[in-house]
Amino acid sequence: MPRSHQQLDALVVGAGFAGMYMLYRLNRLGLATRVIEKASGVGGTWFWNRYPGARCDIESMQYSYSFSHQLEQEWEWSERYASQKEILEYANHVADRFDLRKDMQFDTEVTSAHYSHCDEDRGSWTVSMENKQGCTSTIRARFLVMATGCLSAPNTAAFSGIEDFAGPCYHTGSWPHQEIDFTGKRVAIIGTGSSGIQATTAIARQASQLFVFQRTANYIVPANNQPFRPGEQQQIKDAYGDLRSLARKARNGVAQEIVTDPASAFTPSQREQRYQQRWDDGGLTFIGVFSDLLLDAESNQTAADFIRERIHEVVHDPETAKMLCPDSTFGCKRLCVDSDYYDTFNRDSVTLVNIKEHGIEKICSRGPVVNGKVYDVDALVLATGFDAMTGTLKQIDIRGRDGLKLVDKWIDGPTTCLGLMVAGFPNLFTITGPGSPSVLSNMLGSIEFHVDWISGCIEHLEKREANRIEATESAESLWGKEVERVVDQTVYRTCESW
Ligand code: FAD
Ligand code: N01
Repeated sequence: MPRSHQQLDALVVGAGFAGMYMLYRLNRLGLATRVIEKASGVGGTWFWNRYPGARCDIESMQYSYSFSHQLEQEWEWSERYASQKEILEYANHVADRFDLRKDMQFDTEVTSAHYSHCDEDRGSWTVSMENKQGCTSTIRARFLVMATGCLSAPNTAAFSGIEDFAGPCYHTGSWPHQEIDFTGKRVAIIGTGSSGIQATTAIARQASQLFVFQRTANYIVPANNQPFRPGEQQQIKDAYGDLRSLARKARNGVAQEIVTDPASAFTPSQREQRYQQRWDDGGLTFIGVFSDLLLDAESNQTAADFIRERIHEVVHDPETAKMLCPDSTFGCKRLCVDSDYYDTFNRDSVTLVNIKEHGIEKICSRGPVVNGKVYDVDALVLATGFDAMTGTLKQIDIRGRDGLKLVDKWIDGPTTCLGLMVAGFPNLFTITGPGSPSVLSNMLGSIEFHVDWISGCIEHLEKREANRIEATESAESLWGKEVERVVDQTVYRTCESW
């Protein structure tokens, strides 16, 4: 196989929203940069997750870049929560508008990244990759930025016998590019996280029979999605700066009134009224209705009770309603946001199958088997999520100083400096890495924040003609005020001198 070697200032892995913005910033610093992406296009999450019903759960006016005022003003969203197709169009528009593709290499997977500091104490990363044709190549770069995504390694849950299934099997996180028509088909969907609930609602409109296999019930709040009314979007754009700064102040990066009162400060009927108002507004601001929902078990219970009551109100069959009621702590997992999920179970063609006790025993040629019962279906949909946060990074053979392997460093779980850097891995940055708010936040805001920090850090090094930066071990256990110091960038000074 032919091999080529190139020397760059920076290499970015991944062309999702993180990789695209990172490239934009590094280009502006004048650094020779290349983005390597295994998909055949930009968009990351929105390139891969093409399942029916896929859309964002943060309002599009906020789930969008804020770094360019012109971009904010010129792009028109058609709905409050855009569909996957529209978000992918937006990602493509950004790539074209800022001329990013010239520095991108698609259909190429990074397989390893090894650090060495041999020449004049200038550390560099040797990154190996393989393209679709099986050709391997190597690039050397001073800085390596992993924009590989927290949710980009699908969990294809190893169900025994799955290879025997006679029909097609799809995973939501690697959905085919052509439209799949489920009209008149009997379908099984396994998994009831955000992907599963969105796909369930959409597939139920087509399938003649849909079996939804649920292991854990989730808290789901309504989106209240709708097309923008004439003039409504412009009104938001006219005060875009205020909206963005409100979002930056909120705990989850979503603009909302910041409530400082705990649930206990209100009478039950006042609480009910406030919950109802946010429920009717729709979306993730529901979690911020009181200040202590994630801090006080009793307050948390009031939110959980409110949602369980709504489920019983909507779902006609009391047994199904009971199964759909979550019994976990409200808000520990990211809330799901959707339209009509609970109502979907009022269709005669939709059946909820509780697999909490017995699990999926196996998949046979006819379909899933649970507790000895075969569910006969024509198609299988795995909405079983991802090897989240660390999965994609661990798939790459990453070795830092003195050959330290990332998988060994993280053998007892990931440790990082705020999800941005890892001790022992100089000049390596992770965007929304483990330990940062990432998937519990509006991720576009979190991505922009990390990218700005990383490019600020690299700029700082360049100005001082310093070659290397590495998080110290102690920087991996920062807390409280220390975090603010890192954000203030004083950590650059600490790390520069090792
Ligand atoms: P990704 O978009 O995951 O991009 C990473 C890229 O890296 C991918 O294109 C991947 O192919 C590439 N890559 C990985 N490994 C390699 C390798 N070894 N070599 C080459 N390329 C590689 N977040 C929200 O805040 N709001 C939402 O509404 C929302 N909706 C979501 C809906 C779905 C269905 C999913 C799965 C996630 C959603 N998220 C949402 C989270 C979403 O992942 C982030 O918002 C965001 O898109 C992540 O961008 P990213 O660039 O960091 O990562
Ligand atoms: O994945 P998940 P997801 N047998 O991990 C079940 C974002 N997102 O793709 O909970 C049976 O949440 C598993 O059951 P359990 C968002 O950040 C956003 O849905 O482990 N079941 C669960 O029900 C989200 O958090 C949007 O008991 C098995 C499901 O599969 C993240 O992506 C849309 C199983 C997986 O749920 C991931 O969401 C989509 C097994 N062996 C995604 N293995 C929006 O913005 C797993 N499961 C709207």
